[in-house]
Amino acid sequence: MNKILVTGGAGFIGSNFVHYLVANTDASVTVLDKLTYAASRESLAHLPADRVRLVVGDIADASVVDPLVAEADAVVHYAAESHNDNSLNDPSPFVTTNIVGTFTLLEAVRKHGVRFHHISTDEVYGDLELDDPQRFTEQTPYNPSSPYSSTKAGSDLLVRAWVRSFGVQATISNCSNNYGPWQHIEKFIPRQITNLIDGVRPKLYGAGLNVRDWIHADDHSSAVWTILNKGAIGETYLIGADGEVNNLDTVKLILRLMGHDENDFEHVNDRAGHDLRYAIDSTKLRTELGWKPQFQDFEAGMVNTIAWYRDNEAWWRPKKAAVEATYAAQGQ
Ligand code: NAD
Ligand code: TDX
Repeated sequence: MNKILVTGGAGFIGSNFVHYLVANTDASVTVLDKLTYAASRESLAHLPADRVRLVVGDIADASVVDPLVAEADAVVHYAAESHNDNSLNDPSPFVTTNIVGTFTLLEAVRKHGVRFHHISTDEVYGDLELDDPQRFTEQTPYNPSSPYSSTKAGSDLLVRAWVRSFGVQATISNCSNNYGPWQHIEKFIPRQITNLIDGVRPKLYGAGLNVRDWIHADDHSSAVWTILNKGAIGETYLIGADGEVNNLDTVKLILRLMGHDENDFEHVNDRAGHDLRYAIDSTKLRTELGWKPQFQDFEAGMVNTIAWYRDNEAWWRPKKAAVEATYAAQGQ
């Protein structure tokens, strides 16, 4: 696979994957990205121009998608509207990008016979009780809660149908919560780090007992590359690094690592329909394809992530005031 089309490659996880491809493979990469509020050209800066090309365009526009798919050996599909809170305020772009956009890409890979890998989330499975001994597996029934997760679930089901009905050569992965460099500051971890840099107390939704299963974005990238090369067509693989932590403990960790009293945060309005707990069982990916995560120490990964936001203020600073104004209007 020499020519890879990465949709959403100017966003958080997509740009991490492009950096991964440049560092670890010989592939040449075309990024197709609409450059929404969530994207940043700078996330792709300093990559070699003979390896990485950025095309600005919409995945829901067949006239843009078709020629790019025609020249690719594989499509790795990250592009999405990705933030739950935004989907509660305005679900419309979630339906257009996540469902119609995925449909548009599927029609193009069907027409040109191109390998497709669809990036999805553990949120399609809904949530778990705190004391549930089960974690999500590939057999867990879909039960999404938010407009975001329901549109991701819809896109997964489209991929499954295009595999079965049209023989499209596709795989799907559902990953847990990512952290690391280049994550938009609307998201939980970078929001709290950048608040503390600004002398503002971290904001915890509700009591903060909700559990997220954290994985470093680099480990997500290595898992996707493994599935693209070794995964069985038509299969779904769950990606996770056994990283369950509740939000309260995550905020306390960030406060401690940044030199503050670990109780120096504030509770704000909870998210409507807030999923309680996500937890991934990634046994299938580990045993069948031999993948394992490299970052298994959450504290060490957080030290690196804090350092990255401290060192890259120019990357996030222009977005900070508007993000916080939106949250403030919601009492968050
Ligand atoms: P992000 O919001 O940081 O980036 C999304 C990218 O997609 C942006 O660059 C944006 O410009 C682009 N995009 C949006 N609409 C587009 C359109 N219509 N056409 C072309 N490009 C468009 O998101 P992220 O956190 O990097 O998530 C990437 C993917 O990974 C998503 O599919 C998401 O569902 C999935 N995922 C994310 C996580 C997580 O923790 N962030 C976990 C599991 C799965
Ligand atoms: O300021 C905050 N305070 C807070 O307590 C924010 C922004 C969030 N939270 C909570 C809500 C969640 O329980 O932190 C947790 C994580 O929130 P987000 O970063 O918004 O992530 P989440 O809703 O869990 O979804 C993420 O992981 C799965 C990604 O945004 C999705 O794209 C991915 O599918």
